[in-house]
Amino acid sequence: MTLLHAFHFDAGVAPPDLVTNGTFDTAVKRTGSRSVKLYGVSEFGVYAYCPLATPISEVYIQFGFYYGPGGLSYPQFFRWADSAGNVLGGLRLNPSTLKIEVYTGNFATLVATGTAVLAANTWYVIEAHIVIGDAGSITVRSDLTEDSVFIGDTKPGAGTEISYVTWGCCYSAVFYFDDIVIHDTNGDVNNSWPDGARVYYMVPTGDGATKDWTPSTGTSHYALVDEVPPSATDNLQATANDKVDILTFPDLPGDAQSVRAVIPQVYAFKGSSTAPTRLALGIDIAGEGVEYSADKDLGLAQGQVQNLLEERPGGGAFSVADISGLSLYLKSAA
Ligand SMILES: [Ca+2]
Ligand SMILES: [Ca+2]
Repeated sequence: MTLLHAFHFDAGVAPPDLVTNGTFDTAVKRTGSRSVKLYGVSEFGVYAYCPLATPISEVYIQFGFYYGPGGLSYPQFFRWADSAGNVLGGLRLNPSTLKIEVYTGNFATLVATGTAVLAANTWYVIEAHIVIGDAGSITVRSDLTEDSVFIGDTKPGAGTEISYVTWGCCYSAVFYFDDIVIHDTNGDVNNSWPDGARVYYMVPTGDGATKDWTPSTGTSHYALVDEVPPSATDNLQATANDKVDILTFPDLPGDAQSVRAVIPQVYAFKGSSTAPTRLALGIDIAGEGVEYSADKDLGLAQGQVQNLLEERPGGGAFSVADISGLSLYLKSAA
């Protein structure tokens, strides 16, 4: 796997692999219906952080960044840390020049300054390629153009790997982030710059041919699981193992050019320790045949389960046409 994490914020709730005390904002967003809005009065006191799926010494990170009007008295907006929480480096916006400054340590040593001037009330795609080491590097891009490069010591202490990446806010401005994508360098795809990718969120708009699950009301299954944010007030329930429900999805927007990954996400829980207690997520591209994930464990409280797919069932990259006519399969399991 090379795509480690992708965040759209459009569901209006925190995904399981991100922790935030910010809010999900519908007025300002780069893609879809929401961004995460960070606004508060202490340094990184309002935050969104991602514990990386695997601590790594080299990573590519993309995020849409937008700042509102107001002061930039504490303009640090992004940092990365080791497993002990020691900050290894970070990015801040110089409040006078409005250029991105790159630091090592906990904003201890300024090592590079960008060239792009970032205006307020404007979305920018910021990407960072970070290599931790005594002979490391930090390369930053703004809107896909190289902004700064530092080659040198990016390991201020003993930590050799990044375990946490954190977005934060400053005292009087308001920061928004959207379309966060994190790649490592492994594998054949998604192993370099995310290149401004959009994280596009879709909810089901129709029922498929199989409807084994029990609707809490009515006969339309998708209508019980299409709320944003998710709500269990109406729902679908599997009363035995190997019950299958199929949901259908709309086409991608007309300007979609390629598809990097597909991530089926479901909010679900188990009613007790009596089976079924697990869920398999499958996709079927235009009737080619369903391919299921491993059975996913569910909690007793509602939470999100997901299956990150970088290649289509049977192998190869997804196409835009693949995602037009996509069906999601839900299968209950013991
Ligand atoms: Ca979004
Ligand atoms: Ca519902």
